[in-house]
Amino acid sequence: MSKKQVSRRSFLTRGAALGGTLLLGGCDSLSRDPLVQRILASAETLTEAVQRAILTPNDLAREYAHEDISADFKANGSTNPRTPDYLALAENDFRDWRLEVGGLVQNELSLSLDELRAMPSRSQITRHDCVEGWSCIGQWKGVQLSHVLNKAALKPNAKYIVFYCYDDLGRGGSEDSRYYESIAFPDAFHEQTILAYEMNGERLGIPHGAPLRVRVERQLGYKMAKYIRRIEAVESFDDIRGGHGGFWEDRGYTWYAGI
Ligand SMILES: Nc1nc2c(c(=O)[nH]1)N[C@H]1C(S)=C(S)[C@@H](COP(=O)(O)O)O[C@H]1N2
Ligand SMILES: [Mo]
Repeated sequence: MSKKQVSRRSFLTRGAALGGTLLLGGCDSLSRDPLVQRILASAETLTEAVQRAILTPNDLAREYAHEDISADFKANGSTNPRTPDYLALAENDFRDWRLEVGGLVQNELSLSLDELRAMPSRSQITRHDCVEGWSCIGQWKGVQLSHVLNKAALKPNAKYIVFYCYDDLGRGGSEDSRYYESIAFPDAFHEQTILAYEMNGERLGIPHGAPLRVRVERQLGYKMAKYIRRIEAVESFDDIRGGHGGFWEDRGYTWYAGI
C-alpha cells in the first residue's frame, strides 16, 4: 500500500467518525459534498478522551429492524485466507478449530465452536461502517466477549485485549504479517461486543470471518477482527509487532476508531 493511500485512508478514518451519524440505510457511500467533507475534517479534533466523555461506557450502538438488513453485505479486507493452517481448518469445516485465550489470565482457555455456541448468546442488528466510506446493516449472533474473559479470569494488570487472526493480509508469509487488532476494556466488556459465529441467521461464512469474528459496534470496521485464532490479555501493546495495536494501526490508522 502506498503512502498516498495511507493518508487518504486516515483522512477517511476521521471523516467516517462523523459520517457514521450522517448516513442511514444500507451500503451507502460517504457524501462527496465539499461542505460535508469540511465538517468531516473537523471531526479530527474528536479525540478518544472527548468521545469517551460524550459516550458513557455503556451506551449502546443503534440496533435496527430485520427489514433494515442490507441485501448484500460487502465483504472487505481478507475475504478468503490462504494460509496453510487456515485452509486445513476450513477443509474440515472448522471442527478442529479452537479459540485460544491466554496472556494475563488465570485460566488459559481452548474453546471449540460447539463450546462457544453452548454459551449464552446475544443477537443484534447493527450498522457496520468501514473507513473506506461504505456502511452495511447485518445481524450478528455470538457470545459476549465479557463472558469468555470472565471465564478466563483476567489478572489485575490486564488492560487490553488483542485478537490474532489467521489471514496474512500483509502477505509477508510470517506470523508478523498476519492481521491483528486490540481494544481496551470499555469496549471489551461492552454489552454489544460479541464473538460472532452467525451472520443474518446463518453460520458465519468465510468472506465475513469464519469461524469467528469480533463485533465492536461503536468503532469502525477495521477493529472487528475476522478469522480469530487467539485472544490475549495484555498490559500494553508497545512490544507487539509495530507497537500501534493493530495491522492497520501499524500502517497509520488511528487505534481508537469510535463512531
Ligand atoms: N482478520 C481480518 N479482519 C478484518 C479485516 C481483515 O482484512 N482481516 N478487515 C477489516 C475491515 S477494514 C473491515 S471493514 C471488516 C470487514 O468485514 P466484512 O468483510 O464482514 O464486511 O473486517 C475487518 N476485520
Ligand atoms: Mo474497513
